[in-house]
Amino acid sequence: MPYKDLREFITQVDALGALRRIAGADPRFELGGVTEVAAGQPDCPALLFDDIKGFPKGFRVFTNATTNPQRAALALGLDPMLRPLDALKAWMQKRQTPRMVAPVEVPRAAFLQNSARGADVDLGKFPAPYWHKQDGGPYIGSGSLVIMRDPHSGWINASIYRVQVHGANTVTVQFDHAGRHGAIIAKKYWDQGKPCPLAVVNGEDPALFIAGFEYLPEGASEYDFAGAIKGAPIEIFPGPVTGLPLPALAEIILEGELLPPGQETLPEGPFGEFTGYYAADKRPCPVMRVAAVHHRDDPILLGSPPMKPPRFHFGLPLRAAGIWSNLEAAGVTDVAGVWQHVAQLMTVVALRQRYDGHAKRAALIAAAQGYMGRLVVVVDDDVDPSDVNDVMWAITTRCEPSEQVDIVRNAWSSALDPRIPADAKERGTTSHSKLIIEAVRPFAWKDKFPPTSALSHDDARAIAKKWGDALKAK
Ligand SMILES: Cc1cc2nc3c(=O)[nH]c(=O)nc-3n(C[C@H](O)[C@H](O)[C@H](O)COP(=O)(O)O)c2cc1C
Ligand SMILES: [Mn+2]
Repeated sequence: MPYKDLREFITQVDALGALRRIAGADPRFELGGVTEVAAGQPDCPALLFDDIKGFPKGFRVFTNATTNPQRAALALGLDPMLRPLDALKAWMQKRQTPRMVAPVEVPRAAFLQNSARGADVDLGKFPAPYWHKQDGGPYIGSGSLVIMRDPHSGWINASIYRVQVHGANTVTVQFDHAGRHGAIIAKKYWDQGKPCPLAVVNGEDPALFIAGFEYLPEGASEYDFAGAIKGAPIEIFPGPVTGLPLPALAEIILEGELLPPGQETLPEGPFGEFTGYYAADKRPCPVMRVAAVHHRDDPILLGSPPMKPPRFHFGLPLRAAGIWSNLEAAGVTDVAGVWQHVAQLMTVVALRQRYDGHAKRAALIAAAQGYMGRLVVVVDDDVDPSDVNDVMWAITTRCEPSEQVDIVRNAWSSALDPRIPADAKERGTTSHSKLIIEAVRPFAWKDKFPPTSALSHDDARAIAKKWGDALKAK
């Protein structure tokens, strides 16, 4: 059964045995520390924090929601028992032709169980964590959805941008670059000298969390995409202040206005990034004045702090699914799988080579589409791209570096890249170079390549099925 909201998702995670309840943690660094340690464990459990130090019981924070393959599959509406690469393939196929489902308005909203307006707004009542030791402040939004309406077309955008708390009714919303849909829409209001109405949704349905991370075309709504993930519409209710459509079952919602930067900005960050580094010092950032805050009884904040790789927000590499379908759309045949490691900084394409140049063709497309990724590896289809040891075996046995390595310069990275020098960033350089490793048997003599002595994946699975019990510790 698909989950209805974050609470039902947590119940399903609990039923899988993957939930740990933590009492007494301090929102200053401890909650983030426990989250990071747990995310590094092999079972990578989801965490529900309650009795948070300094806050009333019931004001909870949920972390590591979708950080392993099983829970990512659950959130995507797939069988959580699928092998990770099979789950990613199923998702790739589902997202290739998503059946968009528009949201439906419902007569009441759970988030209106508690509301405060104007001078009664006090964001200090929510346990917004300081996630990492040198973070510049508490973040209520690390996995929160920012909702805006295009003033001309009415398009509703709902994406994830981080939200730092600066005061009782003041937060900042950080766009990584001017091409973010939220930044594009806000600018349209600002250009008319107006503030941009917006809502910040904290504790949303995991399908919205995933939709909010997807690269959708301008004009497409993440609400419809979340509906496609669930095969059911997202239930919405108009925000009392902004009139924006808001998820009726969300936990905590802020409504207000994003002020024109010419009027006011605040220094935002620093904030530990998904690369495992701080990218920049404090920077001026758009300010949201919060006019109203609504929350469910005993609200749950969905926290998704960036952490040092390999930890990542999603246990299935969702961007790899995008690259996989782009390869297919470009006519590259015989792709057996695409995966990303090191929190999307390394992409691996597995394919069955059919012609000379096939591997490089795939590699160049993957390199072009790899955000901030310095490393692209192509392997043959007997190598599991999701298994980093298998990939390293291919690199060290099938790749002759003097012949099968290329560097592509001035390629897509970002200001978050720790290896681009600060003075270069100041001059506007946010590109880097990408290393392509063709860890495949050279096409011209691939049939003469020494045969592998390893079990095929199919044989290994059959053996495990027949002999697995005999191999278990008694
Ligand atoms: C947990 C998490 C945090 C994110 N934080 C930010 C952020 O602070 N700023 C940003 O511009 N993008 C952030 N992103 C990436 C965007 O959500 C993502 O690129 C999305 O596609 C942008 O949506 P848009 O195309 O509607 O602008 C984050 C993603 C995740 C999963
Ligand atoms: Mn968008």
